[in-house]
Amino acid sequence: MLLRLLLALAILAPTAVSTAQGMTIFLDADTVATGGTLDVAPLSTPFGDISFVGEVRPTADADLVAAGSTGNVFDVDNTETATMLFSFDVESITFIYGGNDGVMDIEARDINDQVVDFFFQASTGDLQPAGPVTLSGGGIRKLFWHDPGFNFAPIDNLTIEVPEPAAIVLAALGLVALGWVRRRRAR
Ligand SMILES: [Ca+2]
Ligand SMILES: [Ca+2]
Ligand SMILES: [Ca+2]
Repeated sequence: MLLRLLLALAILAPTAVSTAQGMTIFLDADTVATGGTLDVAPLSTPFGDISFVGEVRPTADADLVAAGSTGNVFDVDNTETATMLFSFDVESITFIYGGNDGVMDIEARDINDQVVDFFFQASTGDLQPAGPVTLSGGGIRKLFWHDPGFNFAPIDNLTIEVPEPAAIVLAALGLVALGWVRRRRAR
């Protein structure tokens, strides 16, 4: 039975890999499923949990809206920092950002809290660029950003890419489950 399962996986694997490429999570803070309550409770995804220490609130920056932001954004809280944590490896995160008078100073960090990639913009005042920006590298587990003295440095419309290995494992687990269901039905 195990042999047959492995054979089935070997046959189906190329299909699973090609369909699994580019697996992403989208967070716009506008619904519960896209992170709208992330500041009060973690969000479960097929890959693991996402948690957020910061503030979910409506935007107050015209540049961010012009870049495509709607509804709520992920902002720094009254400590002037924000931290988004992933319980799984992330390959890249693309987002738009804004602010009124502060800076955009954001880092992607790995499981050891080492900076993998970062973005800095000295002013987020009126008519300043608002992205999109992509931070990428191996094993991103955290987004950390801050805006000293201003308490308003929001990001929105995050496209989070999950690396292929996690996606392949997930697809394989799905196939195992499918095989199990089929065997049960066949009885
Ligand atoms: Ca939004
Ligand atoms: Ca805030
Ligand atoms: Ca602005």
